[in-house]
Amino acid sequence: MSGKVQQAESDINRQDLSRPQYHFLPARNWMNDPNGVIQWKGRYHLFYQYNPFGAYHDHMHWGHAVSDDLVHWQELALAIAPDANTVDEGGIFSGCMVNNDGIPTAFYTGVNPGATIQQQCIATSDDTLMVWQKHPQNPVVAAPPASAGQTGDFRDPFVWRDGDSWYMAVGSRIEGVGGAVFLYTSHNLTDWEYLHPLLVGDLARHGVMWECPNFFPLGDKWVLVISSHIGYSVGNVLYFVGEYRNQRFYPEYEAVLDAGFYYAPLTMLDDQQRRIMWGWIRETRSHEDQMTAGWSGVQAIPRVLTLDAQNRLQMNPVPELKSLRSRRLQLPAAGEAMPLPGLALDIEASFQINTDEPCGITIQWASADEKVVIHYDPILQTINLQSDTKRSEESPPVIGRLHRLEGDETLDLRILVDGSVIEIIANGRTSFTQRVYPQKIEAPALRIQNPQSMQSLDVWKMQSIW
Ligand code: DQQ
Repeated sequence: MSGKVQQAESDINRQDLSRPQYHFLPARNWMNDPNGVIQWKGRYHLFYQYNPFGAYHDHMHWGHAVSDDLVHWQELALAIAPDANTVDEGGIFSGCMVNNDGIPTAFYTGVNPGATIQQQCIATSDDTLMVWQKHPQNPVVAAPPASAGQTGDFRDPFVWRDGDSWYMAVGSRIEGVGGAVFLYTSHNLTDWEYLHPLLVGDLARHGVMWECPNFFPLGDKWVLVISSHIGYSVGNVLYFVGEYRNQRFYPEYEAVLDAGFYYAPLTMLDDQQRRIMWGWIRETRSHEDQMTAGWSGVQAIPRVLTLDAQNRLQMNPVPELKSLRSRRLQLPAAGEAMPLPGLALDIEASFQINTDEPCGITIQWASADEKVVIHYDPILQTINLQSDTKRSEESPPVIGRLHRLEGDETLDLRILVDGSVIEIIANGRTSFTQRVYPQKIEAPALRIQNPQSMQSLDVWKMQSIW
């Protein structure tokens, strides 16, 4: 693309109030799940579900972007494409990447119109991670175990090495029982033996189908993250923390990772031994609006995962993000609004809850109904997001998520606002990712609700990464 065309495109994008400025998304078209995330020779590679033909979910390829700092991204050429009359002719679905003694090895689900329709495949590349060869033995795992009682849902391989063995977790379901992750082992990455289910869910609590499993050690425990179809639709991300012995997982704690529009996360270990998690932030606007915008889907800011003393997942945006903080805004005088420089903000707010009165912040970008209110209700112990701005049929005007504070714990909010994206993480453990599509910007401002309970507030203008 010539410099001029790129400049023109970026000027158009800057006029699109909904388009994020510091979250990664491709220049155009549809993107969903993060795939194959890996740090290779120091650089972070992000692959993702991508449709090169438009802003709708179809023709799945693996797109590719690279970063030196987890903040600035360069979109590269398409990495892996479906091939006609092969096991992946219907699409290259989600998967992961491992370093097999110096050979970048991608695992993905090949989709095809055969009897099994979803089969696990391999592709390898040279050091550039740009030129991919599909393995002649594909599919390397051809069908779910017979005990699944179905052959339609079997996808998103997650592979790791433990000692001399490789293991693969595949998302699936057991007919009439619920979501399941099946566990396989191999000595060479091409010949796989089925072991047993790593975990089987409870239909009512955990949903009918599990996608995008991740299984990894964290602190002294192991964590299983799954994306679930609860009530027969794309739903919540759940996690389980427990012990892993003799290839068996014993969960001890479970929780919702995000009950908003964050989905299909994928994790990796980087060179600093940080467990980093990516996630797809879904759109909530109509299919027509996505097509008109010409883009759909955003990657969340990568988060560093740790466990707290109670084995709850702690999620913190990578510290590298702070390099984009350009200007710290002046705190307003009591009762006054804080003028905002736009809709690319990083906010840290802390409240001491001493009364039953809700507290939080309001971000208003134009007239009275062009705003979101993010507030904590001490009686119901919920974080709520209220908005009259155009959202979608899928999103009611007020949505809430349970967030219990313990003892005299303060409410610590990290809020990343970026065009239509709002990532909210409370006390590191309650994640609540939302979309609100601004229609116009006129004298944007931030207001504090219940300022008496506010302990601190820091708001930074964020630089664009483009
Ligand atoms: N998206 C992929 C699947 C995965 C789903 C297809 C989750 O592999 O199960 O684009 O969003």
